[in-house]
Amino acid sequence: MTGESIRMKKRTAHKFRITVFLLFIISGIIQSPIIADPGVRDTLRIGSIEMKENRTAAVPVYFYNDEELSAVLVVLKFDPEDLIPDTFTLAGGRLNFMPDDTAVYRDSANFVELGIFDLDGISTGSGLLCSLYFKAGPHSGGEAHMVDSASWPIPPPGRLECSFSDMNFSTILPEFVPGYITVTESYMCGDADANKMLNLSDILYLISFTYLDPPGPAPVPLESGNVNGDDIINLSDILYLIAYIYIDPPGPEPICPD
Ligand SMILES: [Ca+2]
Ligand SMILES: [Ca+2]
Repeated sequence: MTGESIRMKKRTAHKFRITVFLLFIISGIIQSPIIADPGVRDTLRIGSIEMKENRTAAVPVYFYNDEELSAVLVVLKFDPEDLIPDTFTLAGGRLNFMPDDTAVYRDSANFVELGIFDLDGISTGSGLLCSLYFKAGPHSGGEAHMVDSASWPIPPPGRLECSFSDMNFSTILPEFVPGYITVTESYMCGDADANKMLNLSDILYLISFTYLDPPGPAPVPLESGNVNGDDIINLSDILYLIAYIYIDPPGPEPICPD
């Protein structure tokens, strides 16, 4: 068999698995009987992280199961004004061996749905299921935003929600633990006195912090005073800021480190 025909066969097999899974999602997990979770209660837990406004970061999702599973369905909701979902990966988790494109991922303004299946069986264990990427919106700072489980009815009659499916395609509802994304407010580089303006007062603020004894108050946050983006706050930063604000044409833009 040639390399091309092997690839074709793999692609066909992959499409078949996706189709089976979609059918499974639509007609199987939704209508399959919900059974009492055997043994220890399974869990699905969203990790909590910190991130900055306008940045993208990975939220870890963990799961525990003490019976073999054929599928895991994750359905989450969040505040769409503050969080924007953006892809996922199984890399680094218990299902690391599965390519991402064997899972079914959908997102919209206010929910994420991730379906993972393995008809060979997802073995028992505890650890990382996947990482879900979220971008924090421009005005999301200064708050912790919840990533919670979502659930809604689907005909005929079914329910789309976080659930596991055992090897008999019976549905198990794991204990769900929500996570929080704490977003820190972004700052303006060079705005040492944190009043959202770049002007003489920032230069004087940096001079007082750098040269007075005892030193004046520190820039807020400290990184905002490191205008030239090197390792320290010193005379170079003051001169850099003066050049940017007062010289014509202006010096280079402030480049505070992340
Ligand atoms: Ca300022
Ligand atoms: Ca510096």
